[in-house]
Amino acid sequence: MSRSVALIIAPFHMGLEGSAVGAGPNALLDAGADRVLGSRGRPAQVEHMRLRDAECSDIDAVVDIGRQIRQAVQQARNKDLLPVVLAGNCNSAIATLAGLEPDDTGIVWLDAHPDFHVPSTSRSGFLDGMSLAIAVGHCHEDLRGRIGFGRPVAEKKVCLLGCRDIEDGERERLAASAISDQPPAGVEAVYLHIDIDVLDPTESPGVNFRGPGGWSLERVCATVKSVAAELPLAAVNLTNYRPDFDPEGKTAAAALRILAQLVE
Ligand SMILES: [Mn+2]
Repeated sequence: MSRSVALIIAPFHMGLEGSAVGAGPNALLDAGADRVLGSRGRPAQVEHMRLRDAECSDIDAVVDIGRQIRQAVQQARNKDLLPVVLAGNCNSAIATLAGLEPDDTGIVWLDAHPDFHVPSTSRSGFLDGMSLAIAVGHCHEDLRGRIGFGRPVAEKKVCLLGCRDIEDGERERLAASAISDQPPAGVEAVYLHIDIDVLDPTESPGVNFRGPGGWSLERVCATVKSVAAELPLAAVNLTNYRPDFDPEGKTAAAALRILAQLVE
């Protein structure tokens, strides 16, 4: 059964609107994401997140946008709509999870990277490389709290798929965790996270990371379809599309095909 979608547009790269991957969400909207996610001949309802203080710090911007995403997700769910968030960064996952009820919600996370660093293992300190670690409560508790995400998700409720660029530190942390590549057990619903860099660069050049060995579009579509068939989707994020690296629109077309699986 297909569900009506609320499409939430968060066009930011670490607080910078429309820059690099921050341009991805509106490019996908221009390519027809609202039509692809529509139902009964009508496009999906669209809501735009806007930074309220352009002068604020990176982290304050992540919090501001994160709170708006959380509220938009809650409002969508109150109206029985499926929230689909198009965002620049993977840290948008924290905000979407904040809008759900994590006690009964698992995570299926598709990504070339596990995003499982903590500050002590990360060379870059880049927040996005810690997004899944934050979701399971391993670091940045203050950020999680400011966005309004109280209880982290239990590791055993997390399924991580498609990773091919795992760094030292992350590998050990993952091995020591209860995260697996199996469907999350004992959950009533699933938050589905799609970092578009899970795709192979031959089919999808429009990302920052273009390492070989990624998943085919067919495989991602089949996985998304089977996740949606097995458990109710609580919300979906699609992140990291970089239109300036996608002159032929291959990644945009791939992203729309993936989104179409959500409503078929
Ligand atoms: Mn990611």
